[in-house]
Amino acid sequence: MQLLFYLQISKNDLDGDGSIGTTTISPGLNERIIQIDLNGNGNTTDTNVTRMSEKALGVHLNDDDDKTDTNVPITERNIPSIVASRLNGFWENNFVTSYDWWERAAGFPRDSNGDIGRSYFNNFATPVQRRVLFPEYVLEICRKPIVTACQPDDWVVGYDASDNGKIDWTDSDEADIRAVDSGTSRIIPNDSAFTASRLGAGTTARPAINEDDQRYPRRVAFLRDAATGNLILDSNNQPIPLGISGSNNIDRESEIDTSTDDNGEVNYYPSDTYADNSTNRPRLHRRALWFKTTNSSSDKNSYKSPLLIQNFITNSNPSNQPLLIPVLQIHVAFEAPGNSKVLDKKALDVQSRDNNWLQVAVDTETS
Ligand SMILES: [Ca+2]
Ligand SMILES: [Ca+2]
Ligand SMILES: [Ca+2]
Ligand SMILES: [Ca+2]
Repeated sequence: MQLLFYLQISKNDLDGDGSIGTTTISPGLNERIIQIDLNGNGNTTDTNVTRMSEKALGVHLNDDDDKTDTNVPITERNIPSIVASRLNGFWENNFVTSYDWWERAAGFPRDSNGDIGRSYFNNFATPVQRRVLFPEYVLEICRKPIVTACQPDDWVVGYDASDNGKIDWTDSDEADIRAVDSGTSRIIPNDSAFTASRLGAGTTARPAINEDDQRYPRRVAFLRDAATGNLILDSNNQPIPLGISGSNNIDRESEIDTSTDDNGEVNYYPSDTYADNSTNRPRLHRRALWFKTTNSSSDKNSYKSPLLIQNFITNSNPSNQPLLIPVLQIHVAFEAPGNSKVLDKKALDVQSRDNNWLQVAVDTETS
């Protein structure tokens, strides 16, 4: 399933007052958070933008039926969908992170062996985020079909409090559980009651518990202040993702979906104490979503480093969701992260992440 966010207008209650305002927003939008040149001046560094350019965004934003206005006031009523998706922590696509495609496949979408028979899914018609041996993070879900409609309060982890293998979204004990630091909605870290198998939105290595929820957008859960919704930061001024602790799940066949896999507990993984072991980073899981990682000196993609956050602005009391960088099949077709800087070198099967994503051709089957 593919979600595209371009060329639409989204109504967004930015100030959270419960209504869609029609006056110019204040404060303005921060281009450094959403990573878009809204005002069309050639940079993405303006931090208080209240007017946007139809020319730069390629969409008509006022009601005069053209796309040439360069100074359109931003209101809650005319937020472009691409902006609303960035505010929710998404790029132009969801990269098939919710659909349970890996169940029968060996970590790759396949066609020749019949695992996944849809050409739309297989033939690069939609970009797919790779699933590899990588740290396993907790996800949160917005149970709306279009991510641009999601407001901050819509994002929940969900928890199977009754332990009956499903989430009752009408029961606040299950539906309201969030990645917050205090109160009754909190997920308690290092607690045997809060295990991977009971998380409503699932993890980067498992789908949402309820099959009906597997069509909704999900994102990595970061620890937030229960009262304000703001991200809580570590000593590096980085937000803190929730992950799954415990033994690594290295072997796909014998370790996945065992009780050990199910019983991994939730923990917090701040970047300032992240280390390459299963105490200070999440456990490794064979089918975990692969994100670009970083260390203090250069970007890496090893699982030995914490997640790279593309848009984070330090010291700004942040509430917006961090933008992570998915490693896509079109970037790295076959290699796995391991300990190496896969995307920083000219890997065997990919030429250049940003400029030439075509993999090197090899013998393959046709039918
Ligand atoms: Ca409003
Ligand atoms: Ca700009
Ligand atoms: Ca116009
Ligand atoms: Ca339940």
